[in-house]
Amino acid sequence: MNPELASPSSSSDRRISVLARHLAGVEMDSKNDSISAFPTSGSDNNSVFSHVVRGPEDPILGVTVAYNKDPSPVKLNLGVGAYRTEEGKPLVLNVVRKAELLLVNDRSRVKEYLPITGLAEFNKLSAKLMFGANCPAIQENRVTTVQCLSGTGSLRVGAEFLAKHYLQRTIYIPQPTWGNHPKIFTLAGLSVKTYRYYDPATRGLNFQGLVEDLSSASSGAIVLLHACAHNPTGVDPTFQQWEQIRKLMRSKGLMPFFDSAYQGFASGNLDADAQPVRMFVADGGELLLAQSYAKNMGLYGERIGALSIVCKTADVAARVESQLKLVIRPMYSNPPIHGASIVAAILKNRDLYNEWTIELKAMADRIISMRQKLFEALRARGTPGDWSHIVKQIGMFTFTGLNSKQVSFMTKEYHIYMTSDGRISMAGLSSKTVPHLADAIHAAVKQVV
Ligand code: PLA
Repeated sequence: MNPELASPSSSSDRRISVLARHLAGVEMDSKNDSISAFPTSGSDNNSVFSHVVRGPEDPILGVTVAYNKDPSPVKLNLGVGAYRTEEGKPLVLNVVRKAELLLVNDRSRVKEYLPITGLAEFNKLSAKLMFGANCPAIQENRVTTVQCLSGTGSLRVGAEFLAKHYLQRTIYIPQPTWGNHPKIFTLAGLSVKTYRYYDPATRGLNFQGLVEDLSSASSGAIVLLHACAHNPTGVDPTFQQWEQIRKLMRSKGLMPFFDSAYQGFASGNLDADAQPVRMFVADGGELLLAQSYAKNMGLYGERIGALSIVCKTADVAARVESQLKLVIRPMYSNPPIHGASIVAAILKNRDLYNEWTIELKAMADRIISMRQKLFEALRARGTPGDWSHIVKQIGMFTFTGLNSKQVSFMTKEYHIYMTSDGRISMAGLSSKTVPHLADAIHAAVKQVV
């Protein structure tokens, strides 16, 4: 065993150590566990947790915590990727309200446990949404789909399955990527490496770096790919580049693990945004896919998503599913029913589905119009620098290129909250708040180096 794992120094080391022992089938020796030396009775004031140090806030969700504490009336939260209306309010889609009414009025509905794998109808419809109605892999029953706790839960279940059953424990993630990726994969027992993705000089894709790094990855390694609307950069490969990535990965036997948190948010079209994933399914090879309905149906707090594993045969898919159940059962037993029922009600009804696509397109279009407005506002102020990346980048976020000092300045002086890497959630912006943001960026660029 890795000596670091034998004497864990931080909480994450400790969890990895527990997991490593679990995977190795070794029982924890409670006598060696220092915590058990302290009394738990109420008779003295020594807490068995007195050694616990305060953990840091999450780099993304912690921005909202700081925002909530700020009493300023002009404060603006552009941290977490959560859609807001022009009035700055959270949006519940009309189609979601309709689906919920249908569910509430259906007296035959009960609150029994779902199966470990979730709502079967939801799983089928989710696979179809991403892979397409006529996908041969679905028709041949080569896809197993399990309902999970949104995108995060789907990534975690997929990663734990891979750590237990896949020939390689190394996963390559793009540099940069969503901040939770390395933590999810490490705690699941995978070893995380990065591949070059973003070029700060061009504010575009470092395609050559990406190709070089995937070419030198060890054969069979897992590669995390953002299906569309890459977070945080807003930079996606072109279809031609996707095709090159696909060929390279298949030739080296690399395992694609797609993270699809923004289907429909990139182009406003669900099928267009699914194209990269469909290219990989069409070649007959295997892959994993984590899907989230948080953003595209606005179901953030319902925690609804799915993990699909596309296999070579129906027989393998069935056995893979049986092992996914063994991952899920001790983790949370089975998933919640409400979000899955909403999604299924929308996806299976042609009218509701069409209504959803219209509302989704409206959200994507509003974000695109915010890009244009912010770009024009900076141009009008003569803000130094080339800000064309604001209109070129795709999806929920603009990766501004502002440094952490400039971000702190904007928070302190303008009450604008965003992640310290300079990422702005364009979905949190409105016509009314664009001038305030543009003023803040202008001042930050002029006054802070
Ligand atoms: N994958 C990517 C690439 C994401 O950006 C996010 C969410 C998820 C997965 C997970 O979403 P889910 O579990 O809610 O389905 N990223 C957000 C929120 C929007 C967050 O950090 O949790 C973000 O602000 O980056």
